[in-house]
This record gives sequence, structure tokens and C-alpha cells, in this order.
Amino acid sequence: MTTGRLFIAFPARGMTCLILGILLAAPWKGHPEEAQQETPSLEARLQRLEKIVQTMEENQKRLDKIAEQMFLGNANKPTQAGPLPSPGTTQGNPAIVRRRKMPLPAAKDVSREFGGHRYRFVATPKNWSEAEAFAKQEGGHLAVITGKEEQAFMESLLREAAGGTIPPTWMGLLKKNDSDWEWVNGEPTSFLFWREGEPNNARGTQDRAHLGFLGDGRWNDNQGDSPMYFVIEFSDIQK
Ligand SMILES: [Ca+2]
Repeated sequence: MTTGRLFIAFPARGMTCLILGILLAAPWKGHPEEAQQETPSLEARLQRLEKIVQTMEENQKRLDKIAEQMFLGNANKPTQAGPLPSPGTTQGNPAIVRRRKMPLPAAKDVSREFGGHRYRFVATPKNWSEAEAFAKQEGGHLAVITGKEEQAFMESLLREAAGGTIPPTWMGLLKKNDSDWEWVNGEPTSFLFWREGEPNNARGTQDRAHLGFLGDGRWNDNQGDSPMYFVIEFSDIQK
């Protein structure tokens, strides 16, 4: 299966809802004699539909897992590239993206202010540790998202940087232990915005979080060594 086909497969969730809607609205069809003798109750029909929904959700989770493993497989292919462009360049480099075999759309650096903080999208792919080290060197840290307004702002920043799509982008969330996550600046993790089925710790090695898996603004856990774009958050808006 190609990545392209997978991208087509994902809108299947909407199709699922449509099919279920039709099933709910449609009259029960069986033999006429059966219909006269025993029309299934609404409860029975609902139970049947619940079973169908459950099966489809399980299938969706399987598809998500396959997609993520394909994504990791691509991300971990060795690079043949020369040096990456220096940090802070104003334009992304699609040629670099191709050599790295990463499903990263071309992007540009974008800097915006929100809630008294400055956020800089850096269009130079780095692994999580390199990204956080670079953010500290610049006087900030990887972005910390503590509410839905900030999440919406981040999504708009990423779309602006990548021409309307949400690219894979590191933020400052990392695993604290087997079940808990923590922000790089120690803020509470009361707001979490995982994709359905995430964090799934695929391959048992996913201990960092990012936005933009398959274009989704919600979060995914991933291996920290995957090169991605990242967002630096500065408390100083002059940065
Ligand atoms: Ca994951």
C-alpha cells in the first residue's frame, strides 16, 4: 500500500458515519413474512449498529497503526544528504525533504505572537533533542500548549508556514514515565489533545509528542530521533 492510498483511506471515517446514518434511517429489510412476524425492535437495531461501529473503529485503529509504522519506516531511512540549511533560514528546502525521505511538506519560517508570547515555526527539520537544544540556545523552549485557544493558534501557525497543511512539528511534550507526560517548562499537563488511539507507543519507543501526523493538528507520540519541523516559544515577544 502506498502512502498516497493511505491518505485516501483516512476520510473513510466520514464515509462510515454516512453509511451508519443510512442504516439507521432505512426500514428493516427481510422476507415479508419475517417482517410481519418479527420486526426487530429499535433496541435490537441499535445493538446491531453498535457492533458495526465497534468493528469499524477497530479497523480504523489498525489502519492508523499501519500508517504510523509506514511513517516511521520512511523517517528512519538513512539520509544521503549533505548539511542541512542553517537554522533560521526563511525558506524550507523541498530538495532536503526529498533526500531525507520524510513526508514533510515544504515550509517556511514564520514568527507570530499569541497570549503575550512569541512563537517561531522553524522550517529546518531536526530531531526532538536537537530542536529543544536549539530552542534553548535561542532563549526559548519547544512550544507548550496548555489550552484549546493555544492549540488553535498553533494549528493556524503551522498552516501558514506550510501552505495550508499541518506538517509534522515537534512541541515540548515528553514522556515522564510509562503513563505520564510532562512539558519542558514544567507546566501542568491538564490540557492534552491526542489523536484517537494515541499515544500508542508504537514499537515501544515513542517518548516525544508532535502535531501534524497525517495532517492532523491533534497530537501523536513518536520516536524522538525523527527529523521534523518544530516551534519555539519565547516569553519575550521581542524574540
Ligand atoms: Ca504514536
